[in-house]
Parts: sequence; C-alpha cells; structure tokens
Amino acid sequence: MTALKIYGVPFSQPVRSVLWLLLLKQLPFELVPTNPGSKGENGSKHLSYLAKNPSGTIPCLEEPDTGYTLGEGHAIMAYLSQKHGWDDVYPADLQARGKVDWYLNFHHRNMRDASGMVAPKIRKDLNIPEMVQEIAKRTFTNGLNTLNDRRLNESRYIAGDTLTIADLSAYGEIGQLQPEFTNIFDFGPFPNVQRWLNDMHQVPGHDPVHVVLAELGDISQEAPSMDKIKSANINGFVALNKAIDEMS
Ligand SMILES: N[C@@H](CCC(=O)N[C@@H](CS)C(=O)NCC(=O)O)C(=O)O
Repeated sequence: MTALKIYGVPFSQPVRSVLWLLLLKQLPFELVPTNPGSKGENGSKHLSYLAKNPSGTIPCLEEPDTGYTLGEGHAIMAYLSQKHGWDDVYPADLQARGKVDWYLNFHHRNMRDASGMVAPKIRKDLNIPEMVQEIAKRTFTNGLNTLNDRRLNESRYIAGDTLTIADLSAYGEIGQLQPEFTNIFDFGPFPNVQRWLNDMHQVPGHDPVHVVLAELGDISQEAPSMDKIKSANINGFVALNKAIDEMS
C-alpha cells in the first residue's frame, strides 16, 4: 500500500490537526508542501490542486492507491477514523459520535476565529482592519467561554473523558495562542481550558507537529521577519519528516 499524501504546510491549523492524528495513529504519510492561496504549481489555487479539493484550501488528502481525494480537515479526520476503525477518537456509538460532531460543527465561526487574531500579526501586509480583528477576538472568546464553562468543566476532553478528533481540531486553533508559541492571548480567566491545554501537550505527536510554532515564537510585540517565518516552516517540515521516518 502506497503511503497517503497530505497536501499543506505545518503553519496551517487544520493541517496540523490532521498530521497530529496520523502521527498519533502511526499511519505513514507523505506531506506534500502546498502554498495556501497560491496559483503557482505547488499552490492550493492551481488547477491541478482544485481538481483534488474544489475549495482550493489546505489540507487535502490523496490516496495514491485508489485516486481518492478529500478536502476539509474535519472531513479528512472523520474519513480516516472510520476507514481505519479508530473508534477511540471518532466513536462508533452514535450518541458519543454526536458529541464529537457537535464540536466539529461548532468549531467554525467560533474557535476557528483564533486564526483571525494570528494572521494580522504575521501578515502585516494584508492590512486587516482593526474592526475585523476585534470581531475575531470576540467570537473566539465567546467560544472559549462555552468550552471552559460548559464542556471542560465536566469532562477531561471536549467530547468526554477520552481524546477525540474534536480535541485535535480545537488545539489547532486554541493551542497556537499559548505563551510558548505566539503568546497573543491570556488564558488566565479560562482555568479549565488551561488544564486541557496542559493535558494536550502530553498527547503523542504533539511536539513534532508544533515545532513550526515553537520556532516562530512570541509574536505579541512585533511581526516576525520573513526569514524567521521561512526558517520556522523549514524546521517544521524537517521535524515532521523525521517523525514520519521514525514510524515507518
Ligand atoms: N474549512 C477548511 C479551512 C481550510 C483553510 O482555510 N486553510 C487555509 C490555510 S490555514 C487555506 O488554505 N487558505 C487559502 C485560501 O483560503 O485561499 C478546513 O478546515 O480544512
């Protein structure tokens, strides 16, 4: 069986969640560098890529053996979990699965807006208006309150007492804001989320997936230079490829 391909870069939140699932489950894959938004040959808006994922976003999965392709991080994680029988992270029991799906739907326009706080700090050139950044922060904070007060107050993980793909997805957004990474959010008022973040650090695969963010470091005071972004990306790829080599 030829290893499946994942198109993307480790800077991308939904890409990181998919990669983490694959490392956690020790399923070999090839990470194909793909520039989000670019029409170039390795870009997510190139015609050959749009044929694989109509929305032209990363991540995208491709199974070389079958030719099957699939976009959208959540769809990819759910597909792989069902295909490989990973019922621990995506339960077969419909009611338990419903709780995971609740989060996967809630994620967009709630926790996903964390990236609306990160992007303007990295891409100053985009001149993202203050108001847009404020709305992203408000939407994200409301979502975080929901998780802190009405999910993580009663269970260890988001959909219950065991880790699921809901946690891997949520961490892609929430985790990037921590002090050891971009350091652009105060988690002090969210003790249950803080406890969950600490637990997530212990999940196998966490470290190689997040080398890119550790290398980028604190962006709270000033935007990182282009050289820093490039070297973080390169080191992120190197760490992931090493982790893939170690599993095969
Ligand atoms: N809903 C998609 C969102 C994917 C997404 O927005 N990816 C970004 C990178 S983090 C991207 O490809 N942006 C390029 C674009 O939107 O043109 C998912 O969860 O997979």
